[in-house]
Amino acid sequence: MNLVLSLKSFNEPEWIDRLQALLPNRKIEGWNGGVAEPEKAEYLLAWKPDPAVFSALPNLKVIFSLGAGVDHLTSLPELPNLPLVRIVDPDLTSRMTEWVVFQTLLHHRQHLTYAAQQEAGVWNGHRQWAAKDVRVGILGLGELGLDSAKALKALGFNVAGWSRSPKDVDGIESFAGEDQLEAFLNRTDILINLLPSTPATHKLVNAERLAMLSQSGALGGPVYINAGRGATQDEAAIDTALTSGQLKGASLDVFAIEPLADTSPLWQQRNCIITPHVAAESDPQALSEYVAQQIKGFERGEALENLVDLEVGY
Ligand code: NDP
Ligand code: OXD
Repeated sequence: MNLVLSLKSFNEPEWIDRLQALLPNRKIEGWNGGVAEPEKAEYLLAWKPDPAVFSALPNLKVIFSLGAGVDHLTSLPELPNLPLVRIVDPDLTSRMTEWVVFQTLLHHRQHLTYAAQQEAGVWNGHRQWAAKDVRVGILGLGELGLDSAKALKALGFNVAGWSRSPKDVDGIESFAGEDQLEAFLNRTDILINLLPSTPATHKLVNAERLAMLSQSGALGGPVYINAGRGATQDEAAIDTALTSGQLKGASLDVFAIEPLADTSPLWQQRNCIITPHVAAESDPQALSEYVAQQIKGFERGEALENLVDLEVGY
């Protein structure tokens, strides 16, 4: 019943202390190329783990991803076929919705234009369109996409979502599957990507799909926003579309390779806002409690929550 942590770029000792306080009768250890009693380790908490950890722990029962996304695990050929639990946390969801709403409003209210004008000392108002005339389209209507959709709907935007399975959400138009992707993009002025990275979503937002976005909307050109995963987009195509004006603006929190290379032309795009994968972090205490509760529930015979479907990869 021991818990092992393999957490790249997290402060592991702090996580061990927090989890130890919540699970006082277990041995909790950080993976450091090995652990004292590998055969007693039943749980693994992982973020971009050392792939060697899996074969070294022969009695693992459950793997926890210390993130909502699990591509850092599903991309590893060494990942065993065990229950994989991901983070679903109201605090993380609200933080993502804050970022999405903020970026949407920033483009909607022409902030980049006014910031440039301020720098030049220019006082010049521009016509402002209404939120109801702006068609927002959200790729991925899961835990995060749905919450953002509802918040944007509450602000008056005309919101639709695209997912693998159709959704029935009051006031939000649902598109589903490859067959309805083009129609969804055709009606979209602000495209928000909250998709997981899976084989099916790899470079889904490419030149062809960007060209399907509406060019006749209230903003005068489409805007692309991504806080899902960088692997779901073609960055060169985004850069080309920003340069040509096919895209009016972008906000990118995630990239295929992070940190974004100094040489990426996206840094130079005036209408592209870049944030360093910070759209939604979460409260470490809340996440520790989530993991501890799941372990305790599992041992009482309760079902694990928020299990990943390893077949589809999210
Ligand atoms: P969910 O699993 O709850 O939602 C995923 C959504 O994507 C679902 O609606 C799903 O459809 C849809 N989807 C998946 N594959 C396809 C496909 N091939 N075609 C169409 N739709 C598809 O995930 P979350 O909302 O919790 O998180 C989404 C992603 O956000 C995470 O995977 C992670 O990569 C990213 N993330 C980024 C953070 C950041 O700070 N930038 C922080 C946290 C998460 P369906 O509903 O039909 O299953
Ligand atoms: C996550 C992330 O997946 O922070 O939770 O990207």
